[in-house]
This record gives sequence, C-alpha cells and structure tokens, in this order.
Amino acid sequence: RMLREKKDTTSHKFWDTQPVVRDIKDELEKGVQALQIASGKEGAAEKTSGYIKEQTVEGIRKEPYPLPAGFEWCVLDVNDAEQLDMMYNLLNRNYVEDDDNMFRFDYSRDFLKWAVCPPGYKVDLHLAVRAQKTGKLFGVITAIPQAMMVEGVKVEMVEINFLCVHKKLRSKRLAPVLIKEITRRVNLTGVFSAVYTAGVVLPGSIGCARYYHRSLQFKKLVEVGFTRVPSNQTMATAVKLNRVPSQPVTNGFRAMEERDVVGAHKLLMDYLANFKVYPFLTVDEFRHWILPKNKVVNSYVSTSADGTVENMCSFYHLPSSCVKHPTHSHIFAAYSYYNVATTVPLKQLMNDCLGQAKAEGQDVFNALNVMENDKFLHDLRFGMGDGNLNYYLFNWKCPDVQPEEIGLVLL
Ligand code: NHW
Repeated sequence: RMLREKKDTTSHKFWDTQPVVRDIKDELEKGVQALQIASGKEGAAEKTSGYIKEQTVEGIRKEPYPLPAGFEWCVLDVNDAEQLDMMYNLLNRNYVEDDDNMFRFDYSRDFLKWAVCPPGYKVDLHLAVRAQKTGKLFGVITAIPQAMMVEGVKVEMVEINFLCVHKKLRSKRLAPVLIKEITRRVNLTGVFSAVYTAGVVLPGSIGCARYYHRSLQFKKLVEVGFTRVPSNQTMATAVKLNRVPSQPVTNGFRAMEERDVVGAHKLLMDYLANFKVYPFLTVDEFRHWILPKNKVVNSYVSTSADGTVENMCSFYHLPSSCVKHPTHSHIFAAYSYYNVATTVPLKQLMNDCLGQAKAEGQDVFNALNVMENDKFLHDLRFGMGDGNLNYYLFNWKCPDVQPEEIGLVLL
C-alpha cells in the first residue's frame, strides 16, 4: 500500500536545479553513486542515503542573492515586540489557507517565538524581505537547527518553516530567491541538508501523511463550515457521539513538569528509535519543545510510584482564522504532537488527551497518520481530512517512507 501521491514528474523551473531526489529509483538507475555510510559495523553495506551534493563552507557564495529593485533582506528578531508583530501580521494575512479559502492559519505570537527560537537558533536564519522605502514586510522564511535520524544515520539539518510571500507579490518567483538565500545562510553555518513539510506536491518528497480531525465542539465546526452533520445522524446525536471524558481515565495523568523532563525525554527517544525518520532531540531541545507553554503546547505524563515516566502525550495550539464568517473569528485547533504509551493502550491515553484539549478550549483535535496514530484514529472518531502533508528532505537521499514509519511532527 503506497499511501502517497503520484510522484511529481512535471518540470519545475526552480526545483529541477536543486539537490532533491525526484525518484530515487531513477536516480540509482542513472548510476548516481549511492554513498557509503559507515554504520559502525564491520562490512558496512552501501545504503541509499547520503548527501545528494557534497559541499564545503569554503565553496559557498559569500554575497546575498539579489532581490528585485526596491526590496532588501532583513532578519527578524522575534524577541523584539515590533518585529514579532511584523512577522505575525504577514503570516496572519498571507499564510496557508485551505482549498476553499475559508480558513487561514493564525499562529500566535507566542507560538512563533517558540517555533523559531529553540536551543541554538540563529537570528540570521529568521530571514525576511522588506520594502526599502517603507520597511513593510513582503516575504519570510525561517530555519532552525535540528539533527535528524534518517534510516539510522544522524544528520545535522535545519527545519524550514513559515515560507510566505505577500499576496500582492505572488507568482513573481520571489519564493525561489527566499529559498536560495536561506540555503546559502544555512550552508555558511556548515549545515547542508534540510527537512520540511508542505501541502503541495514538489520534487524531493520522501513520504506523504494525511490529516485526520476529531470534533470537540461539533456544533461550532458545523456553523463555520468545517464539518457537516452526517446524513444518518441528527445534530444532537452527532454532538453526543463526539463527547470526550471530562476526567482522565489514565491513573495519575497530569501536566508534564520540569521534574519529568529527563525521564520523558528518554521515553520519547527510545520510542522514536522505532521509526525511519525522526528528530534527534537533546534534553534541552526536548524541554523546549515539550514542556507545557500556555496556549502554545500542552503535554501530559503518568508515572510509576517512583516517578518513572511511563506514558506521555502532547499537542500544540494552532488556531485558524475563519476568513469569511460573520460571527466566529477562529477555529481553535489542537495538533497531536509526540505521544508514547507503555503501560496503557495508546487509545486510552489519546482519549484522555482529547478531554484535556477540549478543557483547554479547543474546537478540534488534528492528527496525522504518522507513528502509531492509526491505532486510535478510527476508534476515537477521527474523520479523514481532505489534505495530504508531504514530507521533504533537501540534499539528503532517502528511500520512500510510509506514514507509519515517520516519527516526526513539524509545526
Ligand atoms: S509549507 C507552507 C508554504 N507557505 C504557504 O503556503 C503560504 C501561502 N503561500 C505563499 O506564501 C511550510 C506562496 O504561495 C509561496 C510561494 C511562498 C509558498 N515550498 O515565488 P513563486 C514551509 O514553509 C515553488 C517550496 O513564483 P509564490 C516549508 C513552486 O513549485 N517551494 O511562487 C517551505 C515554484 O517552483 P518551480 C514552493 O506562490 C519549504 C516556485 O516556488 C512552495 O509567489 C521551502 C514559484 O515561486 C512550497 N511550499 O510563492 C523549501 N510553494 O520549480 C526549503 C511553491 O515549481 C528547501 N513553491 O517552478 C530547503 C532550504 C534550506 C536548505 C539548507 C541546507
């Protein structure tokens, strides 16, 4: 079962010039050398992983790429309220929308700060394009450092996110310039590969996951046009069917705290080792990404009597603006993040997680069919969404992965 979209074989003026794998089998047939990766074991076998293009910092262009007349590069210091506002406003008005342009992601300011400032982040990689005269922002792209495990090999990478071009400047080939300039800046730090996800199908995808949605405020979701009452149900029955536990069932289920960090980190990293692609998180990175932050990320644990973390679950907060609705301004959405169940069924843990998300004011709980999520999606009444999420690697070879082989959730 190949759960992915057909390979994109159309021509791409920009992407055809970039070090991404179009179809690894074609590449191999064409005789592209599979890189020898030392596995630490005797007689290391050739693997289909490695850099697509070998580079050194010395070989990287020193000057920024030119921009169209009237525009200039700048960086965004999101710890400065005014600059954070500029980024927030650009994204709030111009970032990702659904196919019918009814909803648009509305990442909060606190969320953006969290998302682009993990340990080791560099302001130089929070890149933007502004008008020279007015200082108004027209484009943005961000990179943050993250080591990744790809088929057992640890690779220093960056995660790319928040690529956005102002609606007034669309289709003028500004996106490729943003991508080339962030690549150059990342390369100058000695990093040559990247990971990112996107709804669109482009060359370089390694896999494709699907979003599933669990209604928490069914009536509101119908009112805003996010979902419909199934033809064999009434509003009242649908509301009833979508009820979630108000009290967690899992013994000792509580919010994660600093004292849990080391144990929960180990629990998660041992778990993620089961997947083909996952982030190699240090304890500090884990603390940054998983410890609860009000209206940004929630996480929960349950422990044994001696405090050993046995189960953990988490979600992040990403509301969407209802672009056209007269009364509802937002859908409040929780997104499943990293979950590990060792002493209770994953389904039970996630049902408790749904209850917490509802108590936190969320209207819907979203999850990808990555990791072991398929184990609970159906039984916990998630419905399949209409969009795919494609996973991409830049300048790193990797055979296709199935969603259940992916241990990575990007924001
Ligand atoms: S995905 C979210 C992307 N953002 C949005 O969808 C927001 C709304 N849309 C826009 O702002 C999460 C614009 O439509 C954008 C394109 C800016 C998307 N990724 O300027 P042109 C991320 O942030 C290609 C990559 O005329 P535009 C991940 C397209 O195929 N490429 O278009 C970002 C075409 O190339 P082609 C994309 O509509 C990862 C070219 O852009 C793309 O005005 C970035 C057209 O450019 C997308 N989402 O602006 C890659 N959408 O070859 C990072 C379109 O087909 C790579 N395109 O002719 C790694 C870099 C770091 C490496 C370090 C070693």
